[in-house]
Amino acid sequence: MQLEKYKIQQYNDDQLKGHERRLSFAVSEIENAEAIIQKLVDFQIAIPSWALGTGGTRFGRFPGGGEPRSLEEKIEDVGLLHSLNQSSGAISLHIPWDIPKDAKAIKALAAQYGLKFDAVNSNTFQDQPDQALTYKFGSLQNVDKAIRKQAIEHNIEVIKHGVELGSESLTVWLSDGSCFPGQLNFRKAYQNTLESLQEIYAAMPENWKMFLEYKAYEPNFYSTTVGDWGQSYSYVQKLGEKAFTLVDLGHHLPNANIEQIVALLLMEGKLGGFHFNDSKYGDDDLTAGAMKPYQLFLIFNELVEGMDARGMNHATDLGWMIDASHNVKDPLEDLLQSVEGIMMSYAQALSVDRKALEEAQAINDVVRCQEILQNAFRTDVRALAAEARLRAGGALNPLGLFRSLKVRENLIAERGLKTIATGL
Ligand SMILES: [Mn+2]
Repeated sequence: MQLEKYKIQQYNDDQLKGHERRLSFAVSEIENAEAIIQKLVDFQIAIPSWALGTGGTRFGRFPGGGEPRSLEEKIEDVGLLHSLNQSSGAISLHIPWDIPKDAKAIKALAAQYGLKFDAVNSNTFQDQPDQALTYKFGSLQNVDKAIRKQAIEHNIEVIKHGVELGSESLTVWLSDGSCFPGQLNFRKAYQNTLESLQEIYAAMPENWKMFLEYKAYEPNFYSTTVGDWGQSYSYVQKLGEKAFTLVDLGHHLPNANIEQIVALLLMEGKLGGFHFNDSKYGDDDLTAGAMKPYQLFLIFNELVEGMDARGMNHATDLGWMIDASHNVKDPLEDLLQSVEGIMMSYAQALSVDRKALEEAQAINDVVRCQEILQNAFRTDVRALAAEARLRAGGALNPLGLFRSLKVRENLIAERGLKTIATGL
């Protein structure tokens, strides 16, 4: 489904008066409103190819209809999101779920929608039908050299697909670990994983980055070989300057101070990118900002402060991706909500009075420090995000337009009710 520009315009025209009223109030309240709007225009968040369909729970899957049946239709869906919010200008592919048959044509199609290819993701956490050896007991860590070799070759294959599409980074997430004490020699598992990663690293083009994601537990329940940021950091330190840690918000133990992790990784020059999502109990893969918006704001507060301290470009120097799964909501509506949640936290973090905060920190005025952050968090920045979308050619209210144009109904009419997207 193509979204005609005039429909967005028409919709915006109807909403303009209310928007202008809200914007003028926001601008009068927020000192650097104009600079924030410009930063929001530039900020793009990659949509993962596996989040365009409904995900499964451990017990079942309930497709909502009109899901993309091919990589082409996934790109079309991300194009749709991007035309609505102008902030989803990239797609992150999962191999082998989304192997491009004709890379040139896929690249051209994406360009037509104004989309780039963000990090490509390898998959050694499940066995594919045509695969010779099993990953049941791990991939890059495996005690069997032949299995490690198979996993390494898969990653190199993923890099090749990425190169053809113009991607410039590889995300490696390993489910490797153990379920019972004694199952694994931790040191040997680490060594095997490091050597395997070194081979993959050596196969990356000069301008590429490797993102090494960590996760505390699941699917393994006793140990995970890249289990936390310290372990990921230890690997990427040894791998070299093109290797970075990737933070997935759902991959920590309960109550972990993620903002502090982010601040220190950034300080060490080893923060590579993000997988945004939210959670209540574990790796719930819920909509970004749906559960703990203050935490998301505090994370962005460290990101903005840390990136500015290092003179980094907010929009391009880190990989910004969503990693989510949708069991009860329309995936496209959910992704619109996630992008909006991320934009809110980013905008609020940009509005923090840095100078005042620094002064308050220097004299240990704890109350003032807390007030400065809470004041930013409690600031309504919705009109700034809407204005950024308006200037970029998107919709003032993407979700509202999605519903009023009956996008899902149209997709079901085009693709059918019983379509199932590849993914988990
Ligand atoms: Mn992830």
